[in-house]
Amino acid sequence: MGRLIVVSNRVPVPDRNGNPPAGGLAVAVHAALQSDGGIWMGWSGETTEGEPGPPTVRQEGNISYVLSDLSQTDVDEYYNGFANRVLWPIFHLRLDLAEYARREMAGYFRVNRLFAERLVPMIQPDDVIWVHDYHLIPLADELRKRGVTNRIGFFLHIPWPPADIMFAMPIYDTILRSLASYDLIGFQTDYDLENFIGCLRREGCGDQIRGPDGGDIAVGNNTGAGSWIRACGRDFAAAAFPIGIDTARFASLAARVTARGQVRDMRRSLEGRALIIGVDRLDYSKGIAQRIDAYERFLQNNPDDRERVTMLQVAPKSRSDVPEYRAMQDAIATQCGQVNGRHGTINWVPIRYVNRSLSRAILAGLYREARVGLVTPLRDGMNLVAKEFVAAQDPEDPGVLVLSRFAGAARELAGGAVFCNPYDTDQTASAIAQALSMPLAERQERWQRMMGRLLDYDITHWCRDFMTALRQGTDRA
Ligand code: GDG
Repeated sequence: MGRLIVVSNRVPVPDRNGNPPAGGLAVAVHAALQSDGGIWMGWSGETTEGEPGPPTVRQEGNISYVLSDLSQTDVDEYYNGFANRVLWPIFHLRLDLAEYARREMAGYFRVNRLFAERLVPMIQPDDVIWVHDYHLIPLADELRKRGVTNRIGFFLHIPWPPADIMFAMPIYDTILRSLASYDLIGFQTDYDLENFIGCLRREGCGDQIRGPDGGDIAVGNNTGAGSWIRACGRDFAAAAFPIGIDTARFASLAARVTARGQVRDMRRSLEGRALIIGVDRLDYSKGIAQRIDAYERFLQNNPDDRERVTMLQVAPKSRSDVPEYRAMQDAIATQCGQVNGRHGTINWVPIRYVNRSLSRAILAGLYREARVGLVTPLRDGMNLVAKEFVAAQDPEDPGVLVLSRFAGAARELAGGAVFCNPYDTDQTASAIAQALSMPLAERQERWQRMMGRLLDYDITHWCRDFMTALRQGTDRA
């Protein structure tokens, strides 16, 4: 079997002892790389004054980490520009936040070309290549132009938008057509897959598409089926592969960490109040402002519950070089301050706000302490926080997940989570009230349903499914 080559914007490089960083995806992909041998390539995170030099290579066991520096212009145009100011907002249905500077589009393609040029000399005939996420959509096309015929797969971690949104992007057709250079395209949900196929059909470039009810190939566990597509002169497969977490390991971490100092101190500081927790990168797609509004509405509608609850919002800074994110940082801090000013008392702070990253272990312990997990994105590819919250719960006394119906995770966690519409403040406030007053038996029943699914289809399973489908190829169709 050939080696695996993974390409992603950033590379989770192991520490000095060779341990990969915590986090399900890094652990699972490292395991796949270790077993088959391979390369993980991406941006080093460093910028150079002029043209970047050759990539640095670090060997760890069976894996070579190939890290490329980028020039400041590259980072501005590719990462802060086209990837995070055009693709991210548009794929999250925020046409209003997209910025369409041609210069940035050119930078996006330039960096994809650079990655392709660096990768080509390293590719061996039997290697399979797995490209991750929206930063690198044109990479397969660039590799094909350079004569690469290996199997290449792509996984999109974020949603794929409906055609009317997608087509508002000036060079949407180049982006759409470049995906035909892959052999397998993975989406988080069947809804994203449908949107993608809808774009091909509307664009008139889906020459032949066999969907799940027309002799499909069976890949992925959630939808059980993918589509075989002939478009832009190539045959490829596309399917939903809902990403999971390292469920069993995260559950045991949470159970272990409850006795630790910081988590114990936090529990004491609550003085018996029920904890409502939100954990998100500070990103407008996560619906943090709407969540705080809903929490305030809950306090207004349920005066008896004031001083009986505390909300903890953890929101580490993210993409601070992008103006929309900087503005949001100020806005959320102000909003928390206002709610605390309006409703707080000399003995009670309604919202605790932490605008920096906590350790993964502490996070696991905090999830377990919480009575309610508030996960309310306006749009999200999957949302791993929802899954981590469930995995961290005490089976005897589990908390309740309040989950936006616009998170990819909603598909798998139906029947367990209390759904909310984050745009509807009153409804989300009622969902919080419902979660807080839910009887133990119902909490246990809902939790078991969700946990069963998460144990069944965890990150290892996800990784194996994608790799099997990629290695098998479209010849099954
Ligand atoms: C993209 C897609 C998709 C958060 N705060 C801290 C911290 N985190 C960790 C969480 C979780 C991860 O970050 C966030 O994952 P999400 O899935 O919620 O969101 P994105 O970062 O937007 O990820 C998303 C995902 O890709 C995977 O395909 O689910 O839809 O947008 O693991 O725990 N970790 C630590 N400290 C923090 O303060 N250590």
